[in-house]
Amino acid sequence: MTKAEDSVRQATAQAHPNIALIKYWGKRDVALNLPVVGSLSITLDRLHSCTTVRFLPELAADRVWLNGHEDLASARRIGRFLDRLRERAGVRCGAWVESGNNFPTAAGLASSASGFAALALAGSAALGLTLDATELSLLARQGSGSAARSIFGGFVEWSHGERADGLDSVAHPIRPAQYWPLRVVVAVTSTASKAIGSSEGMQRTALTSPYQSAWVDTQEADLARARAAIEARDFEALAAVSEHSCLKMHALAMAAQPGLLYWNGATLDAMHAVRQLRAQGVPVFFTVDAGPQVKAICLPDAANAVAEAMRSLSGVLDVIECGLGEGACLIEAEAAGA
Ligand code: 2P0
Repeated sequence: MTKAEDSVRQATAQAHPNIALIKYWGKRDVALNLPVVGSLSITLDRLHSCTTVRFLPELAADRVWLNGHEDLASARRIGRFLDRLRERAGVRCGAWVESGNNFPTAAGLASSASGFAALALAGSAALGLTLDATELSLLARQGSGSAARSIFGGFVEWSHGERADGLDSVAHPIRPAQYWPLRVVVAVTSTASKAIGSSEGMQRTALTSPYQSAWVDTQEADLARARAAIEARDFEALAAVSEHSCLKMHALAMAAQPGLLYWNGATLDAMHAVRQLRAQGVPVFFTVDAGPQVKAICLPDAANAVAEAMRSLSGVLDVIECGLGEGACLIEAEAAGA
């Protein structure tokens, strides 16, 4: 056993999913998850991924348990991610990883964002590496792009960066959750896994969508509008730019060849219902990610009416309500065998 392996510990960390208001879609480097555009998100409360990592000298290969089941496919992706940490710490032993979500993995709630944020924190702490939040965000990004944002709470921006090594493509907090306590009502319209994952969808879009350059060229203006709306707590302005970014991302992806169509009928019904509510004066807007679920974002007083409207739609299977939450946090870290 090397000296580094002698000090191996185990750690447990928790992180929340985030929802992008100004969307990430497209990579300038696939291996490092470097985005072609910056993005801006809100971190949720209540829902979380909780991950424990134990580095065990007697373990030759990594073992990964997700929601109580051993997951061989994820073990490869997680193993490659942990290799970066092992290299940094000078440790070669395998890891025993247990991760669970307190929300349905297929609910379109970015479990890869919360999962890799929790894994980055638990894995680094288990190896005794002390990384600050920026270093953790850089690390989490390499597991899943949007995980860079789940390291932080509240309103978060992730810069596309310019460097080939990605050291400037990192998230940072803009405003804390308490600054503007928005509510998020998730209308679940399908629990089936999506046919085309985000990474593949982004690549197909970049290669074949005629709107790719317009998407990249207009992102900075959207980010500036969103930052200003958050700073001024101007709900109407945030609603306008967020729905624009969402619809623009889907239009971009729909125009890929073959076109990417992440919505079902209930997705459209929920989007229309949100717009009808807003026309009646209810402060709410929608956003939709690479899947069929609709996230309705509203001011706190409107949350009950929005949730009720979503529940009344026949194609909505479940409604999950949350507020804005904090960044990733360490639950415990201890020396192995302690
Ligand atoms: C986002 N999405 O900004 C966008 C909007 C989906 C639609 O980030 O390949 O799982 O791991 O970097 O982070 C989902 O993509 O993709 C995503 P990878 P990720 O939230």
